[in-house]
Amino acid sequence: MTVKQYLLDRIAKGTIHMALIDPDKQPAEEAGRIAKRMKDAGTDAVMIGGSTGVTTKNLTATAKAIKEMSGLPVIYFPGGPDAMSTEVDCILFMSMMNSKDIKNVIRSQVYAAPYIKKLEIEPISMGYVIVEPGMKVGEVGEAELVHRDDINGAVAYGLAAEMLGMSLFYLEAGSGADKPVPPEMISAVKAAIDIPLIVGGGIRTPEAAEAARKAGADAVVTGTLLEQCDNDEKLKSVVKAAKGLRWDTATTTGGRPTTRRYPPGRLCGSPRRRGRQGSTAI
Ligand code: 1GP
Repeated sequence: MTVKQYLLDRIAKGTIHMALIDPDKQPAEEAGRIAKRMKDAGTDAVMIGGSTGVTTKNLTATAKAIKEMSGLPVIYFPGGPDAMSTEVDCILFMSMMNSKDIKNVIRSQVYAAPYIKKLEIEPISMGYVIVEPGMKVGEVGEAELVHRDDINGAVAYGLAAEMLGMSLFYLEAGSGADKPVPPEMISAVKAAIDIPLIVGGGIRTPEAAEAARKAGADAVVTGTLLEQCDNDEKLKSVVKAAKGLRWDTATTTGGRPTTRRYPPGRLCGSPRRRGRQGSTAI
């Protein structure tokens, strides 16, 4: 089965969770261990990405370790056309639709396409749009950020992605964002398009994950959380909230369920000052 079909099948049953791991942030074996923890927490797939520091070498080693240690599908979320590996199960063949740099919109894709074909890596086409605050990926990608109150603008990008034949549409607030994509924007885009809607950036609490799911996200992505949080029960509560499972009794004390909710924004410490760079092109 293709990874695209795997994702579509899972999404047909409800919102999925995807964990984002930057191969430049830890040794491959550690990435594998994180992926295993996320698998145990209920994550559906692992994305590998980052705009800087991703090389064919660390991408290959990380993808291999994640597959061996978690068995989850490995989705390459590229930051450019330079690193490539046959160890990934698929590549998000994406266009940053609101970049002012044509390289991020189409040129890098044209450059990479023959290599992807030759290496027989499954491409999954995706429209990728950066919403305020955008963080590093917005800066590096020279994005004309969609303003948080520009609901119609976000809807228009979603419709354009669908009309261009993209398989997926991703609304990105930027890694480490202090506020995720607004729920009302998610709802409006979801109502307008038929292709799956991925939402990420700034989601670090079960409340935020639940808000994205309830608004209509088909897939919720978390990256920073995995780097900040070493409490498996807390990770599980975010994954469960993303997937619409009961999460307020996620922690247990001596076998007794508790109803404690984690304070918004305080789940695993304060947000990082600078988020990961995210991905810009392909
Ligand atoms: C970045 O949307 C993802 O591409 C993840 O963002 O690191 O804030 O979870 P966070």
